[in-house]
Amino acid sequence: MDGKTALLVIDMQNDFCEGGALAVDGATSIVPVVNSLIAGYDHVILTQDWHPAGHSSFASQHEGKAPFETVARPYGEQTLWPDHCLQGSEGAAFHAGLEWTKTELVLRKGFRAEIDSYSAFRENDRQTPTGLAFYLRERQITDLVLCGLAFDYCVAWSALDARRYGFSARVVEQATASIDLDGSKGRMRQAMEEAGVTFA
Ligand code: VGL
Ligand code: ZN
Repeated sequence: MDGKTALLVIDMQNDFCEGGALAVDGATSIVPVVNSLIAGYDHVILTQDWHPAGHSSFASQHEGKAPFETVARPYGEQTLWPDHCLQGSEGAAFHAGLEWTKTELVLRKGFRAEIDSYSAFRENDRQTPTGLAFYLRERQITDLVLCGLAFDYCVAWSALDARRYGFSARVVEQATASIDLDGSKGRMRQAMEEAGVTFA
């Protein structure tokens, strides 16, 4: 039986849009593009970055550290961010213009204080699963189309993991925006290409 396709919309939340705590350049302008993608797919899944106060990825938790610097964590190097996407906050809410009513699953991630989670599949320790891979398999979804924020972090890590778990992955670049920290945009695009991710 042929598998089904799902659209995975990554982290289209206020804090990543204009005026948000971790605003990504160009994020707000992709909202209509994402909406037209949502309209075109039978199965839509959203992710929602969802951090408790004092999350270990926040620079505010590390003395002498500023946002966008890195810190060594038990699971490896972690980039530090401004406090963002606090559980239940307006910053963690989806952008008001996002037409997400038809969404079948909202997958929250990053809710463990000690581990960040860029990928929709596995947290940054690369071991703790979110449950998404089994959810997709049980629903006979084999192909993923990805969009959202940020291209070079949560979209890229999700697309790379999608390939590792055996799903096809296609990123709709014009429905993404990048943080581009120290060349992360080009680096992650190349890593995706090498992993067999395709681009629309
Ligand atoms: C993201 C940094 C921190 C993302 C989430 O959605 O790309 N980036 N948390
Ligand atoms: Zn986050």
